[in-house]
Amino acid sequence: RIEALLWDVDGTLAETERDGHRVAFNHAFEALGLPWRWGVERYGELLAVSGGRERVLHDLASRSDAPVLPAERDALARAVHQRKNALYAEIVRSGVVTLRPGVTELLQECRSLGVRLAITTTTSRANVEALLRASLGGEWLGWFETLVCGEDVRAKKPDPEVFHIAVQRLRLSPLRCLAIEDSPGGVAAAHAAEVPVVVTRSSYFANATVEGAIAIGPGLDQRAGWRPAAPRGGDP
Ligand code: XBP
Ligand code: MG
Repeated sequence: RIEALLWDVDGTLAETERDGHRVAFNHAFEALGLPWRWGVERYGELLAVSGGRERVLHDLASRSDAPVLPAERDALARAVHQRKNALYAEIVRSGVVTLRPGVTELLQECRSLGVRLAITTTTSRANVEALLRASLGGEWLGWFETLVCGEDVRAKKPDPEVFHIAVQRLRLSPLRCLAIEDSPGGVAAAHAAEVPVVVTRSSYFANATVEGAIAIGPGLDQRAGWRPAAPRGGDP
């Protein structure tokens, strides 16, 4: 039996990227007097880099008008990321980003059946708090047994560390858990930690090749459209 569900946040709990993080990054660039903006498509490419600060650093490497010294680049990426997160929290509090259909229902069902819940994400705890407080109310923290976030790991997904920590904190075998993910990187992380994983397709990863999940499907509110996934190294 599955004892615990391990939830990814961005793309899985909510479609946070396009109208949340991306918009907040653009506001942060603007607030810091930087001429750069990320369009919807470009941001989709940048999502291959997990972690917001890492994403900015990656983008800076391709810009001729970015600082050349690594220390300056680092400081700039940090400043953008910090500002972005403050703006992201405001966006989320305004109610623009809501939980995906079926998410609240599944969380509630788990609670009533005694299935334990955990968060396993690359984003920061503050971002998770902002999102879940806005959508589930002040009691949300009591719904989850543990939150493993970006600041808790040395290496973000696709590194499996976030899942290693979660199963350790839950004192469960990975095989007693089920991860819910939307991105190839998240699936790779769960797979490497031997946590079975299902994929609920998000808008940015609607057609991405996913290997190593046990099932792939649309929203968690839908029964139809789920299929077993190809094994790792197999067909997409
Ligand atoms: C998705 C990510 C994050 C977000 C932005 O994380 O890669 O980097 O895009 O959040 P997950 P930060 O799907 O694991 O929740 O800026 O806080 O990194
Ligand atoms: Mg995700």
